[in-house]
Amino acid sequence: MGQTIAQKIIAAHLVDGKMEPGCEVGLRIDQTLTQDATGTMAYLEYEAMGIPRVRTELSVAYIDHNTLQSGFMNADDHRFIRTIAKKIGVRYSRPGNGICHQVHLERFAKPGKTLIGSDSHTPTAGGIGSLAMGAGGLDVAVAMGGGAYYIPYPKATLVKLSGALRPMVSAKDVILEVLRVMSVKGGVGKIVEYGGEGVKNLTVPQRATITNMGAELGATTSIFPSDEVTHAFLKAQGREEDYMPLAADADAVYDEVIEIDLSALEPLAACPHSPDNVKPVRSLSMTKVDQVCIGSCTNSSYADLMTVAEILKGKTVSPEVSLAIAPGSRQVLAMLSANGALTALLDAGARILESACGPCIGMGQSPNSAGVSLRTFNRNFEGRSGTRDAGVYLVSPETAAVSCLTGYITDPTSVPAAAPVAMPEAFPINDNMVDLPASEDEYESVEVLRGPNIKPLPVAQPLTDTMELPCLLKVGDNITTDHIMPAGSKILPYRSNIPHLANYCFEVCDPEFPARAMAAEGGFIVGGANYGQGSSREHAALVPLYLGIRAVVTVSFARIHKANLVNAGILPLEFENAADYEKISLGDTLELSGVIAGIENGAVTLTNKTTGCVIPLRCDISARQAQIIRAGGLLNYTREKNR
Ligand code: MIC
Ligand code: SF4
Repeated sequence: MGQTIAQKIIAAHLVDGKMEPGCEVGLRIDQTLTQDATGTMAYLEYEAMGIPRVRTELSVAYIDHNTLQSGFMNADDHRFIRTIAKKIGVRYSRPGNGICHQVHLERFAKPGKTLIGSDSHTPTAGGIGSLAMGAGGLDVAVAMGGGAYYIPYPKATLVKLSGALRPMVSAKDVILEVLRVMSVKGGVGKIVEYGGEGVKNLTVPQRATITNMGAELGATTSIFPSDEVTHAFLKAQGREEDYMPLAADADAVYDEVIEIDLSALEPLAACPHSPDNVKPVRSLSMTKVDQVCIGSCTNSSYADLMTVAEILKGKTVSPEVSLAIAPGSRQVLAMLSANGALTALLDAGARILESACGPCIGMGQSPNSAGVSLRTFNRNFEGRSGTRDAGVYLVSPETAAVSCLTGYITDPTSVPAAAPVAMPEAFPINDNMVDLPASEDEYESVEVLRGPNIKPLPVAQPLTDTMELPCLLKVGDNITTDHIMPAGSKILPYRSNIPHLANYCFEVCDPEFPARAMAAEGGFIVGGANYGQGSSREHAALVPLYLGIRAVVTVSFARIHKANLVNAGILPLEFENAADYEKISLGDTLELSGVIAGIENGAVTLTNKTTGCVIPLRCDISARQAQIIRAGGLLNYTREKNR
């Protein structure tokens, strides 16, 4: 039987398990990336494993999330990452060099390789044919140490593209259409592959926009074939030798096929507050806009920003709109500055921000209260912008640019089309902001510098067969990691300081939760479907661990978060019957019994001592994960194994 693209890469990297539905597969990882908001933890965890030098082909530490230095914290964290990267053999991409996924796509990602990153948008590199997955920091640390990365063997979805995009319709509209069809839960347990005749009409950066936002589907990853378009991109980046062709076999079998005719697509927008709340832009046309933000790892390519410059050239942004642009990488910014496009943007009234995540992660540029913000980003969860009652619409660069001129959400196909942007034959290459690690002879003498913001890692309690503890929090469906552990400029500088972060856990859902949990000294969280969707931040598991959470009981989990709970040593349990969710209330005393056997055989019993109801639960984890829970988390497990 023929293979899909992902199956070929999995087969070539398989070190454990069988490529069969329901099995867990262990993969050899070629490349890793971290960013600063998850990186401090990942390197502390790496250090705790006691392996002197990384064993991957390439590992890169990017600084892009926390670049505001409004106190010593971020600067200290950057210095810690810079020095430890140098010591252990990791390249260091300095602040200002760009957003991790954008820079990785330009300079390092390779077709046919495996990549894991401590950031959920790592699948961006799927645009170049890399099997790229988001993971928790601890999984990345283990992979840096040469350990395998484990995923449930995924199902295969094919998105079959035909035709070509019409002018002013963009790659963003393709992925918004996929999100409309599949929803934010639709990709869980699947790898989404793109194929069909339409693929050749999309550039690598366009493909990367699509795979980037595959994260919002909850998919394990998304991937495009590697073809002549990929070849030309790599050549233009001065890395032709990294090219290899990659395609699915003609008789590859997919579990599901979705067909999209690119020529029939129209501009779309994801309306507040979910990336799958998708509507045609034309249906929103009377909506007044307060802010437009362009950039992020989704839409930061040279062509994206050139298109924006083309649309804004010689015009002025509406006086009632604030336009902020953060070019995704220094390479893109340098090109815009060299060809005069930057001047067109400045003349039109754009506020140019540094090449970093910035507003996407709530580091500045929060909209006015009850404001409407149009963003070319990938997430619009409530409160993520930093303004609780703002409404964020996710749109293409074309829609964003046209709307910032009119002051209303405007369908870009209703105005004259901007001239198409040609892909450069050669990108300007300058890697002087990526520091190389110390050599084998020198690394021992590198001193790792750390400041007072770096606090010890929390440790899991030993597992007991019976636990009688209160329900400390009850939340609904689609809880995001932004709900569990918010980001934003107030909190993000404390990513290496779990005790401080704990004060903000579930701040938006139930501000009393941290104090209640601290007082109770142990308890459970109860949640609905798709619990933990969104980011890869393991802080959403480590902070609850610190607050004494022993198990999270839900209708279902998002993939990365579930793995992070196991890695932290917290039991992820699911209702056997979703309706039993109703049988637990905040404050009820819950007893879990048969836990030791349950992590092996998959069944745990919950008795609600307050009401007397008995509720069957599933513990759907692999044998390896059961051992991790038993060992008190992945760090202990890895240490025990390496002993
Ligand atoms: C995000 O977009 O939410 C982030 C910030 O990039 C996160 C990682 C983090 O929380 O540090 C992600 O997507 O994984
Ligand atoms: Fe940065 Fe936003 Fe991309 Fe996350 S989604 S990596 S915060 S640009």
